[in-house]
Amino acid sequence: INKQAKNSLVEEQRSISNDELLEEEVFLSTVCDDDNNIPKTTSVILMLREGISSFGRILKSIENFKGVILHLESRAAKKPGVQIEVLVTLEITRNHLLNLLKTLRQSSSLVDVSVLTEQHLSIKAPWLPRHISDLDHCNHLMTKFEPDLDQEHPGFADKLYRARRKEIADVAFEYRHGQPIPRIQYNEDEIKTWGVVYNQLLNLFPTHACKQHIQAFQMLEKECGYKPDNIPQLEDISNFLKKRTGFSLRPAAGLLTSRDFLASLAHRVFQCTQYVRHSSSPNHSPEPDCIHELLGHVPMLADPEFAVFSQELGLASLGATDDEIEKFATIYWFTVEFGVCKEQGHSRAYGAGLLSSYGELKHALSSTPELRSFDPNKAAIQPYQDQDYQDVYFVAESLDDARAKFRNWLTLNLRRPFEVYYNAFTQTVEILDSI
Ligand code: NLE
Ligand code: FE
Repeated sequence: INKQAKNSLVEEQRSISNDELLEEEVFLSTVCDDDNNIPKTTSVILMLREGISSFGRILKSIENFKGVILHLESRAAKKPGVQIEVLVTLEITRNHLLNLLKTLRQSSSLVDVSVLTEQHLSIKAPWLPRHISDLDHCNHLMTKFEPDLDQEHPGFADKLYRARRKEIADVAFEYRHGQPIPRIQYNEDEIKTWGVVYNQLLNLFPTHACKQHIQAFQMLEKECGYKPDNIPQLEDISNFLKKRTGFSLRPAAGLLTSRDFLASLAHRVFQCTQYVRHSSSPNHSPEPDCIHELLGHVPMLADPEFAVFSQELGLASLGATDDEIEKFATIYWFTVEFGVCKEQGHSRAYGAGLLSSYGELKHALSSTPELRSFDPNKAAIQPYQDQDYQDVYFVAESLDDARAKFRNWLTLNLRRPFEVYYNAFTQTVEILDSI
């Protein structure tokens, strides 16, 4: 009976350690692929059931998986059922490490294996779009604004509109990095909606838009076919932006998750919808559409300073926790979407959500909403809704001021065990381990 009890105790310990190990493997397997075959330094602690003599077989396994031992240390264990603990520091690739752990787990001489300092761990290198082409995997949609699903959507009862949306969304789903962005043949109805918004906004811009926007808009009129009776094509604008600031566009099927959307900014890629809002509500759309992208975002992305700010926001989001992403998305909301800045004593809009909505642009700079001085600490946690005009806007002294404040805030608030920077030659995010 005694022996049985002892065995079951040992069994229990083994099964606990197996579970833990499984968790570890899931954790390990979330690491980026290209790292799998580079040997890295790893420390593991092996709990041996009996004396050190059983270590010979373990050494053999390490050797089989091409591990190179850098350091070895043993001590008497305190845990019941374990005689000796061995600390092994070795250099091994992630793929081999996973297989080694599997093998060790099956060995009867071991009670437990735990991985200590482990450079392969996902907290140090979570999956993130390393190369610009990895953005092909960053196209997850939020479903809340889909005209098929949302009864409040102005296009919900319009079968034709819904079919058109689907057709254009499919273009985005099929798009892959490197392809030219397919041109959309806009119909009369769509061009009419565009024209209505275009003409009205053009009247407001001189008194409501920031100077960067006004300047870029003139260039877009000259070089990219911006005019009331023509909806410009993303491919042409993308080529224009590449020359101006290195930003490029890719088609998106709708409102993306914040993580995917922000990650693309890290690569100076802006994900743009190509469909046009429903003709029944030209002056405000709660969701992005190409009018919003082309009249609001694109001119701002043509400004070199603003391009830097947008990319920094994107780089900060890489590998961030969900809570951090929420904060970055909220800062994005109150700057890139709804930001207001000062210009010679006047308030001017630089946020795209304002610059593409005749109704909200007028509202934002009227005396109705509350204007607060931009403070990233506050903006990061300010509640907002995305159905109607905002009640609160944050005003920066200038675009430079918004960027500088964001940078400071980031240094104080972003806790990330690695640094990232963008290598524009290879279009790759480089990760620098900070330990
Ligand atoms: N309200 C904006 C517009 O009407 O263009 C779109 C905002 C998208 C976040
Ligand atoms: Fe937007």
